[in-house]
Amino acid sequence: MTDSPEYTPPTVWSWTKPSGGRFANINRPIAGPTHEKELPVGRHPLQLYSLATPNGQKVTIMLEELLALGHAGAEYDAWLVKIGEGDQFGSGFVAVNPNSKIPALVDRSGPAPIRVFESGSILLYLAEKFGAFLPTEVGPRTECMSWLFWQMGSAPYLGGGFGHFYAYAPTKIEYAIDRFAMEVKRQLDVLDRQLAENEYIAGNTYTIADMAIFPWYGGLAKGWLYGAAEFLSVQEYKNVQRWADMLLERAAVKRGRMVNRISGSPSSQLHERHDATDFETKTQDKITANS
Ligand SMILES: N[C@@H](CCC(=O)N[C@@H](CS)C(=O)NCC(=O)O)C(=O)O
Repeated sequence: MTDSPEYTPPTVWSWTKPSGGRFANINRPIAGPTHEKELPVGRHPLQLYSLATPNGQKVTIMLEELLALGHAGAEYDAWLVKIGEGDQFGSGFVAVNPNSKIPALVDRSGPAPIRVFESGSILLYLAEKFGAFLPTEVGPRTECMSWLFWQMGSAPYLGGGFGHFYAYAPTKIEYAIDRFAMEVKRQLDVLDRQLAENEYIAGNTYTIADMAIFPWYGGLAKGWLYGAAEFLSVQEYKNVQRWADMLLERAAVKRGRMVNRISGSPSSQLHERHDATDFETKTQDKITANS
């Protein structure tokens, strides 16, 4: 291992300089809004404020799957939140998610709006509201929840740990990259062994556990994250590959991955979604002034 320059932490940490690396402009050690800005509200019962990161995609895939099943009550407006520009610190967004992170949802179908934040909580809320993609029997339901919570606990090691130090940190630190590459490969192996015995993550049915895990670990397997496919030898995880390819065949997954996307090929981007026909007729002039 190569030596890094020595750093002796002071007795009390203080915010004296930006942390460096990509996203340094939005990182800060305090919560709460930085500016006043109301959120737009569209015509559908569900209002989603998001971006097509892996955490954002979980929810748009779920909404598109619900609509594909025929749940008209899952119609939604998906508004773009540009986290690189600090939209998540606007007062309206913070009122919906005090943690200032996408995705955030407001359900306006009842007498009073209900806010939902944290992607796992949103998936569970929608699964319970529509009675879909979450088994009802206690055993399969618990297995699904275990994998949903596994994802919520594991992905920060992939994103905040591996992805950050491999792709975004201002310097390459061998110790940090080794530590998180090891953990991410272990996580891929956990999934690979589970998928060797099961068609889907939580057994033989497609659930919110698949929708939560796919954008992160399916994305990693397909080479979409951090330019790290070769480094992590993702092709070796054959069962993860099989499962990711199977999910990618689903029309709702394809649609869900497009919503609130602002990078990649223009044909893969639907900056905002306000109607099912937006997928067919999407053009720049359909994007509202809020985007
Ligand atoms: N545990 C949260 C994580 C959400 C999250 O980290 N969102 C990121 C984008 S993937 C974000 O909004 N970052 C903005 C920021 O950190 O200021 C969830 O699953 O909803």
